[in-house]
This record gives sequence, C-alpha cells and structure tokens, in this order.
Amino acid sequence: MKKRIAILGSTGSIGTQSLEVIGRYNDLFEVEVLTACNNVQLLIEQAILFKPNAVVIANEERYRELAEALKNYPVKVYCGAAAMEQVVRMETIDIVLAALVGYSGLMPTLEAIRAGKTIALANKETLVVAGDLITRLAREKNVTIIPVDSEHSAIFQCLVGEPDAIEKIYLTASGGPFRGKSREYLETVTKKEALKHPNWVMGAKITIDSATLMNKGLEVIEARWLFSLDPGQIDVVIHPQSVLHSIVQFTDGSMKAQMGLPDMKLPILYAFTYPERIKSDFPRFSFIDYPKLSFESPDPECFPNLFLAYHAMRTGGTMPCIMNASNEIAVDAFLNDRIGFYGISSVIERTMEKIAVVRNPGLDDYREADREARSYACSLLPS
Ligand code: MN3
Repeated sequence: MKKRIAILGSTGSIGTQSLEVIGRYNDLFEVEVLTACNNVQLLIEQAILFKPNAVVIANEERYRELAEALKNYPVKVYCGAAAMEQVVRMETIDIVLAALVGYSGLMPTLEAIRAGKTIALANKETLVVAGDLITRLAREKNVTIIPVDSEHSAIFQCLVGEPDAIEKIYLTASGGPFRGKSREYLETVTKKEALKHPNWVMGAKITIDSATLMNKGLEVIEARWLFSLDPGQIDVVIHPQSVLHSIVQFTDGSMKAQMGLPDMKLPILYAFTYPERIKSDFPRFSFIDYPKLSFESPDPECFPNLFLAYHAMRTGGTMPCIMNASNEIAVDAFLNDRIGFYGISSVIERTMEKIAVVRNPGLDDYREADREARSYACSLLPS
C-alpha cells in the first residue's frame, strides 16, 4: 500500500522538495492533500501533476482562480484557515507533513494530531510555541512525530534502538552567512547579504533566522520537546561544513552522529519511510571532498538571539511563544527594510521583557500571548 501524504505548505521550500521525493518514489507514496497560503499558480501546477484528492488555499481571495483552473480535474478545492484545519482529518491520509512557516503551523498540526495522523514535522515553531501541549497530546493519541528538520532527524536516527540513555545532545549549526563577522560589521548588513545562506537553500524567514542564529534557538526548544530533554542537556556547536547533522552523547560518554550531504530530501525521505530505510539514488557523501570538518562555539556578542532562545526555554510557560511571535514580526520588518540586523534582537528582547508570562498555559493562553506579543512588537517598529 502506498503511503498517502498531506502536505501543509506544498509551495514552500520543504513542500516542493517533498514533492520531488514523492515524484521520484511514486511507487511508495501518493499525494492526498496539498495546501498553500498564497502561491496559487504553483499550487495549480502541483495539483495537476500530483492529482491529490483535495487542495486548500489559505488566502480566500485566491479561491476562485484555483477552483476555475482545476474545474476539469477530480480535485476537491477548499479555502481558508478553517479548511486547512479540517482537511487534515480526512480518513485517507496516512502522514501529514507540517511544512507551514511560523505560528500558522500550530492549529493544523494540532488538528492532525487530534485526528491521530502520523506527523512529519518541518514546522519547528509549532513545538517552540506550544511544545508541552503538542507532545502531551501526541502521547495521548499515540501519534508519532517524526522530525524533518535535519538536526532533529539526525538525533532521531541516532536514538533508534536506544532512546533512553541520553546524557546530552549537540545540535550543529552552519553559523549562517555571518559566521566569524564582527558585531560592528553586522550592524549594517542588508537583507540581501542575510539571504545568502552558504549551505542550505530555504525560504526567506528561516534564512534570516539562520543568519541571526534564532533558527538554532528555535531548534534547541524544538529538541527539548521532541526528545524530552532538560535545557541543560542541549548544546549548540558551530560546524560550517554542515556534514555532521547533530550528535547524541550517551550516559557512558559514547557519541553517535548522523552524517550526510546537506540535502533536505534525505530527512524528508526518512520521515516518509520511517521506521524503514529504502534504497535511494541521492548523491553520496565523499570524505575526500571534505578533508576538514571544523567546530566552534557560537558567539553571544554577535548572535544574541540564540541566547534569548535559551532564556525563553528556561523561563518556560508562554515565554517561547512570546519570543517566537516577536521574532516573526521583527524578521518581517527586517525583510521590509524597516529595521536593521540588531533591530531584530532588540524587538525580541524588549517584547520578552514587556509581556507577562503565563505558567502552565493552555491553548487560549498561547493564542493570547501570540497576539499580545505581535501587537507589542509592532508598536516598537519605526512607522
Ligand atoms: Mn535545521
């Protein structure tokens, strides 16, 4: 039986790469649902090519265009945020790939878990915002969350067969385009420079997060929930070659790392085939091409966002949600040339200082924290 996959965010970077994987191994997988926010043209092309059962466009204004283009195909067409949350419950879905960007991934992922679907998780913000709630619900519903983020896929793969003897984990970080640069230099960098990632091709939001190291901060919090770790068990090491995707150190001091070429199609394929591995024809790693692997500590002076994320994680409650919301606002402002590189950290820090943290939050507390943090972060932006 083919595994039937719903892709939330099919027109983004992870979405398109996962469709490449599905297309290449179409004897194993088929597309059941595709959803996108705005990119109606690409969604139409994908729907015609992959013949899903249903498609959803989140932006309701694009519905007519989508429905018109697909009227002669046997594809159900829906629109709006509510449809996104409903469509994941379809009987015929085996795996939901959560590849939306930011906070918007939370509700559909939550619904998919409620419906008992296996989750391939590429949307790290879902766990950053509401990790305790999400992981608790997943345990209750006996739902497996398979990480697609390359570092977490690495840890997940290292833990196969021995999940319980973790002493600590090391998440590797490429360091982004500004590794080794001075604070002075970073004061004046532009979005154009920030959008040039050395190793990974990704969407704009995550690429800026990689440049500020907030991406690694989000991943630290993501790892905490995925692998039930204490904050002190998670370390970050800069590894510019992006070949060791992350490392587990076990209680006896032994370490396991997962390695490979930096290509998201690998963790995507693993998430789709788990618990099995299949033969792939992806390019193979050559040691000779990488004669030197190097490691450094992250620089707290230059990249305060990573340390803000540790602070948010240790504070707990709604603080990571507040941090995430203000980061989304700040990154968007940076991408629109409204603030500079360190304006991002400043907006986040000031929002984290201002908004009151709720301990033991429920879903409504997270929603409220997100709303409040966004509104306050916006008020800090130059008009
Ligand atoms: Mn990653």
